[in-house]
Amino acid sequence: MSKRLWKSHELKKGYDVVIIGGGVNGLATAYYLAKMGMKNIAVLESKFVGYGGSGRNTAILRSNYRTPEGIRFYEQSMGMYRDLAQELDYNLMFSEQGHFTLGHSESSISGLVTRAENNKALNVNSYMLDPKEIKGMLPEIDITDHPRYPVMGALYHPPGGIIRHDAVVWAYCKEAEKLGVEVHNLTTVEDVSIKNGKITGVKTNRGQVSCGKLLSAVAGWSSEVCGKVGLKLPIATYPLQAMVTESYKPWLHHVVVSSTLHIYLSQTDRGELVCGNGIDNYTHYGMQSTLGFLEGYAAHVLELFPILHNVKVQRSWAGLCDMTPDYGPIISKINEIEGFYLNGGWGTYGFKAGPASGYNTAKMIFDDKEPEMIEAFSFYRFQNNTLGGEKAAASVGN
Ligand code: PYC
Repeated sequence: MSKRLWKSHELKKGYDVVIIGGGVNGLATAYYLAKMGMKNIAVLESKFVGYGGSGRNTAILRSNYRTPEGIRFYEQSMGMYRDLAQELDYNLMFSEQGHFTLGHSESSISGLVTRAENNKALNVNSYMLDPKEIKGMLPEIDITDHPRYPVMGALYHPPGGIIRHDAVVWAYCKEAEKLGVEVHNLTTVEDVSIKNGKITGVKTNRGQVSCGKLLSAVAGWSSEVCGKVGLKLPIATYPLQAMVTESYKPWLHHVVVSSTLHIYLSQTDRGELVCGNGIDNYTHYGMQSTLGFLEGYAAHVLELFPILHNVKVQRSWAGLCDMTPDYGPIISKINEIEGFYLNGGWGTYGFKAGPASGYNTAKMIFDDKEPEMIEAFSFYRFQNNTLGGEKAAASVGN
């Protein structure tokens, strides 16, 4: 029988730090906090580790964002992802295969050029390609003027790629446990206790647990958890649907995104095509796929890759995206409640942020102060009118 990667524990009466959410952001935070020397940490997960966005995304990694704050942060994450398999002693299958964002209109090309210039200024490898160059690297793509939205150019980002997302979650969980972190599955936080403006603990379905510091790292469910401490977030939760096909001989050796057509696809080492859409048009907590998504996706992807007319879908699903108005995350101390910290607002970017998000969130909790890298992601930017502007870097515009 194979060895289990982590153990089950009795829930203790109290911890120094409780992290709500056993996804990549919560587990990475626990791991880096324990590495910094913090003891007595519990991660409480209402289902099982990786149940939420960490197990439902399309595993794309990239750092070709638009704003300097976003580019630096995701570049830190990419750098950490590169060494992560070694650090966590687990095969994460990171394939740096190159990432195309196609442009189909003058305005989308102009947005991509701005990103290329901003990336270059910060030493992130990304540049524009013309349709012929695109065709040279993606022979199956249709660059004629037949499609409704002909390909006019692309932002190409050679370091972008894919990684095995489940493995990332398991590896953080395994190494956090080794450092003494307790990870509790099937443990739901039902309420949060605050006394004299200070966090004192949480009520769970397995009993009361005291803690001095509490982190909400639940992405799509952030508004629900923060509602328990009376905090209203500038977040709306939308489903995003994705699917995988049956396995085919390897033919697609890069990640391809079309913002205008609202689609992206890549091929795994097993040969499956992993295909995703933009967020749905309605706020919802449902995680089921719809026929409308499958039909719309198929129609759009065939405009780019007519060779896909016969592929068979194996399964489809939805994940929840906690969208902020500026498409930037919120990693922040909450000044009104001593000991309460928030990591959320990831929208469609949460998985790729994992290592940098975990490291900087851990540092914030450890020092009780946000590190410079994440100052721009403060909760208070919505009050101070200092919003960012990462919408144009979304893979798929909505
Ligand atoms: O930002 O790369 C991205 C992405 C892909 C799928 C959802 N977001």
